[in-house]
Amino acid sequence: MIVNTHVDSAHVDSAHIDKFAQDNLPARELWPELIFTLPELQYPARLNCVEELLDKMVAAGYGDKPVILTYQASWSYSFLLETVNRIANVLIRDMGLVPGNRVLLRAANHPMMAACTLAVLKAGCIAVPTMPLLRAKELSTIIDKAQVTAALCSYALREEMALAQETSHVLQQIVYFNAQTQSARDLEARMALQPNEFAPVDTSAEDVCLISFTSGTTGMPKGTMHFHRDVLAICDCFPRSVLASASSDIFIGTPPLAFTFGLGGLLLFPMRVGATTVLLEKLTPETLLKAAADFKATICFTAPTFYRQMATLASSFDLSHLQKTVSAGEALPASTRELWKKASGLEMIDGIGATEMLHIFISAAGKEARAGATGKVVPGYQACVLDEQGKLAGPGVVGRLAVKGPTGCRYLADSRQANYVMQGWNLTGDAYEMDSEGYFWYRARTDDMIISAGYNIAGPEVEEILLKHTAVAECAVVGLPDEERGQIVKAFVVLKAGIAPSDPLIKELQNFVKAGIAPYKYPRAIEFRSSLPRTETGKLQRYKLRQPAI
Ligand code: 3UK
Repeated sequence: MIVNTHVDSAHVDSAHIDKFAQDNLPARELWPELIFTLPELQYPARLNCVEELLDKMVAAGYGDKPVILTYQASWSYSFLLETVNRIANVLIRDMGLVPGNRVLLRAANHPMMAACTLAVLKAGCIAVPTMPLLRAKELSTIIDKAQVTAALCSYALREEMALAQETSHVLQQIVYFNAQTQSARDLEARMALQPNEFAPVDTSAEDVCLISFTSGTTGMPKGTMHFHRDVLAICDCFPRSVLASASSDIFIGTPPLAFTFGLGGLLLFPMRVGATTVLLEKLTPETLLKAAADFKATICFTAPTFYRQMATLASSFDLSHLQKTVSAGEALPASTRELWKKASGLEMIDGIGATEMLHIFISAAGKEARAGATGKVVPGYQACVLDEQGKLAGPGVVGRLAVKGPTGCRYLADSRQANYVMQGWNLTGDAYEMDSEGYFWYRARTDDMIISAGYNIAGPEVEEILLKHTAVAECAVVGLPDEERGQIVKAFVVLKAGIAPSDPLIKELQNFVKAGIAPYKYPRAIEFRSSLPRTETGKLQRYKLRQPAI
């Protein structure tokens, strides 16, 4: 039996439950307002989300249907259920965990990563998924913050995991899976000794089941805490109304299961409707297109830059089965929407989501989509734009995006809760404009607005124009400090293959911007780069571009 030394025993009212998460939720008055007006969002007070997503789907007759496909394997709903049950037994009966314990998860997208995540939730423990590229130092921060006592980790990622354990006083057990050699297959060996049945732990709808860390461009990452109910709520909002997915769908895409965009899009959403998901590691634009054709995928989830690159390659692949493509993580430039539509015939479904909100809350599909706009608020959520004083901004006024719905921000022991939640609204940190028809138009991250000689300039607007130039493959626009103007607009440009950087090209790009938007927004500085710095989730790291070159 593991003794959790970090929970004050006075706070534990039952010897068998670890109340760390509950004790570290923000005070109730700091939570956002939660809304459950839709009939499909009426959940019972006791709820284990994996029982709903897996046990009940098997009971409903989906047992023999494939739930997860890879190039090597096809897992049916029944096989996934048995695998999840064995892992849940390992967690409780072999590793001695109790409900409420945090379990770190670490692997690329793979059926075993999916099974481990579901098993942790089914056992009443709390999943703490981590991005595959994280180093020991970053893992240690997460382990300390979430007081993680156990980890399930793919053997391929063992080095940084083991390094993190060396310096940790908290992490007591690591069990590895997916090793190449039989002797190193620790989790699999333990699973073989366990029964394939496991009764879902009776959890409350408001028990924390997931602590997802924000990628955190700078400083300490924030742990966002989500309940069993939240996991179902995201399945019953965007996928139901906007995506309109069905059991016949085959999902595919790139976001890691450790990122809530991937967890929802590539695991929870397909399972909620009895559909199938394709889980593949290390995809490139080319291999994603090939896999979409090979598996006859109908729904694809990835980031805008991936679609942009796929657009130029799409004609060599049979994408006739593809029906819906979802873009999230960053703003979708209108030009990328257009390129993708020309290449695939599909109208992109743009959607803004956030780790704090768990998944997408503004989006639009099909004829509802508008080039340049993210979309309208997803049924189940409310959204508006607030001005500097926190009052409703009228149509056409840029302000702070505010949203509320069945899910919302609850940081793990973090004073930044008060920055994200104000007067019941979640403030995502994005500058948006809403028009009179209720469409939301992304402008910039609020802290990425460039202020030059008194003008407010949104970097993405300048990027949008540059992307229309035939020489430009990718670009990023940031504000650089300038004595005279406060900031100047600087563009970092990746040229298309075969195009050489030159001074005349700089002039041409500057004139091209001046001809397309208000001339004061043109980039006074342009630097050519062979690539742009991005996070593992495909987001541009603007702060890296603002740092002076060394
Ligand atoms: C930005 C977008 C414009 C925006 C996410 C879908 O990206 C996700 O979560 P993160 O916590 O980042 C949140 C921030 O990313 N963003 C995301 N999508 C869009 N900006 N248009 C978009 N379509 O700044 C937001 O505040 O990493 C996305 C589902 C789950 C997620 N966690």
